[in-house]
Amino acid sequence: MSVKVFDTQEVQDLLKAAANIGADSGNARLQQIVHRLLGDLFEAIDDLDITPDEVWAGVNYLNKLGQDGEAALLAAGIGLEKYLDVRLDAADKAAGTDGGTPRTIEGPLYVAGAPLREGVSRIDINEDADAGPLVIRGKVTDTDGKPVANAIVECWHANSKGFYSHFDPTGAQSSFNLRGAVKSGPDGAYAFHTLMPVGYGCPPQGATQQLLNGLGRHGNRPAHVHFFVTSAAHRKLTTQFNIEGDPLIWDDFAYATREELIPAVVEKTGGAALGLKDDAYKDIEFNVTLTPLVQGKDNQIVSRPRAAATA
Ligand code: MBD
Ligand code: FE
Repeated sequence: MSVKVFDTQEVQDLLKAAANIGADSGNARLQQIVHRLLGDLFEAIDDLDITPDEVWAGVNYLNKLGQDGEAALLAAGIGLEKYLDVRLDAADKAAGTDGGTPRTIEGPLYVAGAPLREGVSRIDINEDADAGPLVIRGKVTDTDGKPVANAIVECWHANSKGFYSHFDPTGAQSSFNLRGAVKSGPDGAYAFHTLMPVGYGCPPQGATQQLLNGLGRHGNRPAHVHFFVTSAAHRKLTTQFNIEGDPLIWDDFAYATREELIPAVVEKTGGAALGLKDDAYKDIEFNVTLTPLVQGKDNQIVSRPRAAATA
């Protein structure tokens, strides 16, 4: 069935009616976006001769996606979240507001409300026999290299099974395990005492993995640690680093890896004196450079639904 109906008056009128274009009620921006996206979909159905069976498979997929609560996970997996970063990077470059530590995607697993500590926080609340001690520490500076005091450094990461507290299907973690917030000191220093994470894998029976399977892709991420860094006089930074040596570093299903975000993992001793579970531990120095507000405003704040809990 190789018919072309997209450009007919009937179909163009249908699109305008469905999006309610030109009406004096409804949200004009929403009407514009729906008109465009629906039009692109209709045109693709024509161009690729997408069959009714294929359309209904897609419609049903959306139901499963919602039931599984995985829409934001899929957004990471199909590169949509990375695409937003590519656009933000390009906008910064065009405006001359680039510089500082590179951004990379937030992902769907942040939980607001981690207890705030001064300078250093121990965030391994639950025992994890398979994970060795890890110290993450660094300095927050501005683009002139001056320390930024009182920055709020938030981090969150997975346990040795690749699971995040609050979203752990095994129920093995209490709230805010491996999640923390610290205020940088006068010299900009911050530190987290924690345990080495392992990479995340999409739920095997979920809608995201189902699509990835069809594409012949895996749904795994290299081991990584997420950060939000906020400070009154700077733009909020959303970033992550990867654990050096992870075989998936350049094969991340969410495309978050960046050359500048793979700090060295250094073997150290003296963990006992720091209160770590073993004397031998791994140390990662991750220094963060924040960029200034743009005309007094933080244009890097992204509003999206996020989980929240009380510690
Ligand atoms: C993660 O831990 C993550 O960071 C992303 C982007 C997607 C799924 C799980
Ligand atoms: Fe993650």
